[in-house]
Order: sequence, then C-alpha cells, then structure tokens
Amino acid sequence: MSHLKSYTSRAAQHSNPSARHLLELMDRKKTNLSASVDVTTKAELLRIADECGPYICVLKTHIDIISDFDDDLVTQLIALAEKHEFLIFEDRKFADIGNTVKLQYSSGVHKIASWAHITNAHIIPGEGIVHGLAEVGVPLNRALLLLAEMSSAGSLATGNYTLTALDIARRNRNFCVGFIGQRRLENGEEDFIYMTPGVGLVAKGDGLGQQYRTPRQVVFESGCDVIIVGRGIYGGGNTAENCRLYREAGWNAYLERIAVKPKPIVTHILFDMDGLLLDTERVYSEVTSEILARYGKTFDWALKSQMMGVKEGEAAAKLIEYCGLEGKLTAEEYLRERNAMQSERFPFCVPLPGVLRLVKHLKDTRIPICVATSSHRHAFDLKSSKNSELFGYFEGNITCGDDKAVVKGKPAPDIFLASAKSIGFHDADFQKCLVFEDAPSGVLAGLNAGMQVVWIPDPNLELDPVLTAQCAKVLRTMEDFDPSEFGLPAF
Ligand code: 6AU
Repeated sequence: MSHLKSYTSRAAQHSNPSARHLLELMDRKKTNLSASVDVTTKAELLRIADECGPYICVLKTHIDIISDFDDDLVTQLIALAEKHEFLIFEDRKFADIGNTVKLQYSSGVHKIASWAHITNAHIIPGEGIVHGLAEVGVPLNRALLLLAEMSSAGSLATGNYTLTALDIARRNRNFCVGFIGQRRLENGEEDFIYMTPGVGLVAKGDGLGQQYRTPRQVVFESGCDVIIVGRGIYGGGNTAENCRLYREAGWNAYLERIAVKPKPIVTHILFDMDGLLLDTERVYSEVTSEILARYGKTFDWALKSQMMGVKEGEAAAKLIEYCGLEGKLTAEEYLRERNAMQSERFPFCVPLPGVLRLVKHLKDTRIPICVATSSHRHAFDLKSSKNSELFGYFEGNITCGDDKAVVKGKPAPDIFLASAKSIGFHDADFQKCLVFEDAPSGVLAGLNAGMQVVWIPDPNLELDPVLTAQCAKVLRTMEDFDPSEFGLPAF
C-alpha cells in the first residue's frame, strides 16, 4: 500500500514534477507540515512565512485576502520558498467552468499559475474544470489537488461526490496529484497525495463550522500525507515554537505509519449469512431445542458448534449420532420438522450489530462483496424476504449451499472459491479475499481456501486456540471491524 512507504520511495510513482519535488523534500526536511497563513497584509504574510519556513514543506496562501497585494509580494514569497525550500500552494478553490478558471488561474491581478506550485479546485462544475486548469498548469509543471472532502461540519462533499473526485483524478494523473480530504480513498499501489486541513493539537473547532483532528489521527489513522495548520500556528503563542510542535507531531505519526508491516490488501469480501449477517442462529437453536426436548435431549453448544455452517444433511446426521437417536428419529424426519418450524420463523430474523453499516460502506466504496451461505436457495429466500435493505447492497451476489459449483460443504473451501469467482476474483493470491464467519467449520473453510478470515463467534462458543491463531481477527461483533486495517476505505 502506497502510504505505508516513505515519501521518497513514493516520488517515483509521480510523473508530475511538483508532486515529485514535494515528496522528496518532505523526507529531506523531515516535515509533513503545511502552514496555512490566512492573514490580510503583505508584511504579516512574509513575516510568518519566514518564521515557519524552516519547519514546513508547503506554505498555503489565500492571496485574495491580502489587502496590499502587489507583484513584489510574489517576488518575496518566491525568494522565501527558495531560501527555506518549501512549495507554495495557493488555496484558490476554483469552482467555475473550464474556460473561466483558465483565465482566473493565469490572469487577473494575481496571475496564480505564474508563482503557485500547487492549487486546488472543487469538482462541482464537472471534469471540464480540470481540463481548463490543466491547459495553463501543465506547461508550467504545476500540480492540482481536488477537494474530495472538507473539514467543515455539514460538508456536502461526501459519498459518491467524493468518489467522483477520485475518478476524475485518476483520469488526469499528470496534473491532479491528489486531494484535499480527510482520509485516503484509494487502496493498493496507486498513489495520490492527501493534504488535510482541520488539524489542531488542542482546539476541537472554531465556532464557525471548522472541525479539528490531531496530526496522529490524520496521518497515522486516516493515511493522509500533509497536515495543513493555520490558526494553530499563527493564532497565539510563538509561531516558530508552534510550528516545531506540529512538525514533530505530524512527523512522528508518519514514522509510526511507515513502520507498520503491510498486510495483504483485501480486494474482495465474502460473508457467511447465518449467525453472521442475520441472527438466524437464534431460530436454529430454538427449533432444534424444542424437537430434542421431546426425546429428553438438550441442544448443547458442543453439538451446535459442530453443526453450524455445515451442509444441512451432514449437520442432521451429526445430530442424530451425537444424541443417540438412531431408530427413534431419522435425519430426514428431523430436517422435515425442523425446516417447517424454521420457515415460519426465518422471515423475522434481523441483521446483527454493525452489519448494515459495514455492508453499506463496502457497497458505497465499490468493494466487491458476496454472501456465501451453506443455506439452500429456498432458505435464503425466506431469510432475506424481510431484509431487503441488507441484501439489496449485495446486488444479487449470493452463493448458496445448493449451487452447482459448491460440491462439498464447509469446511471444504468450495463455497468461498465459487463465491469469490462469481464476483470477479481471478487473482492467484487468495489472501486478497476476506471471509467473515461465525462458525468454526466456516472459519476453516475460509482458511482452506487460502483466504484471510475475520471470526465473529457466538459469545457462547468455546474458541479453539489453533483456529483463533490462524484468523486475521477475532471480533466480538461486526461493530468492532476497522476496514482500514485491511487496506479498505476507512469509515
Ligand atoms: O487551521 P485553520 O482552521 O486556521 O485553517 C485551515 C485552512 C483554511 C481553510 O480555507 C483551509 O485550510 N481548508 C481547506 C483547504 C485547504 O482547501 C479545505 C477544508 O476542507 N477545510 C479548510 O479549513 O485556510
């Protein structure tokens, strides 16, 4: 994953000269700090830029708030950028049609393209804005950041809007080098630079909608590259000392991040259904307990854990043998009665905690997902009948135990191999598939398929330590799953 590498080693990924220069100078100067200097006079801007200079990789300006702007300010800013070796980022947030932004970028009083190494743009007008700016910026080796997300409360730049920014940047890589955003959007080896405002060591907000997170949250947890700090630097106390503190915090978070051992990146996700997505295991337990009670037997956890996630014929045979019911009840009779009772109760099963949030998030971020259930298709239909929101997210990607491709039931790997294939997984490295399971036999099936497994066992289940050790994670509920730990887009 690109963000687990050093800035220098990422530089080669970029064809854009400003992006390469930035990544190299960050490691050389040991800083991922950008000072955002929102002051209104030329003198103040130059003084703060000179004080911050030794500590920063990028100086961010809002040139249109300077009341005494003149060409000499530009000359002096360029001289400071050379003296301290930082890049200049004019935070212009272009937002008009291609032809207009082209003129706003190149002309007028400020002639931004002539001195700012980096600028940024909203994508609200569509891709034409990037093409317009590129006509001016590319010949000058300039770089563009797209506003994918904003730090302010109630921002509308979320969901599909944010993902569209990623798509536009992908199509304009020579100029769009990254984003203004709150978290890394892509995973894998693809490399964009993320600059993140809304950073504060102490303050949480400013009363006008700004929201602050710490440098560690931004760089280590959310995988962003440059922290943009404004009032935290120049808003009180000693400017140079504030810079030193922010630089240290941002840099330590980066060092912590690149020390992380990369895990195989997950690209496809497979979900068991019973007891994992839905609370169906409750129904199984109730019904089988009621049947066994007639024979003076109890349905204990030792038996239940052997039956969970196994094809139903095999599970029934296990039950008859375990309870010594041969001659009293056949597997077929048990199944007939059980299935009738279950059919009445299944439609009332509900998604388990954290399930809807994760499945929706994966759907929204376009990660291929599939249900891989040992249940037969008719049972799946019953269980899903009143859960259209949850199963709608899967868009028909459902592999059932009676599908042709599933020859052997769990713990054989068949169902996970078939289900991965059905959603376009053709890689040789099955570690890129992540299986969610609650049943030991399902966990084993996932491991047998060579996949990573997250085990969310029923709290009553006694955990086999060997199986536990082979799982990527053992969680209490799906609420505890953090997608970013598997290289997936963070919540
Ligand atoms: O640290 P502050 O709150 O004093 O300053 C944050 C700076 C301001 C904003 O205009 C800018 O970052 N900003 C941006 C940028 C850089 O595009 C986007 C955003 O979402 N939030 C934000 O504060 O100069």
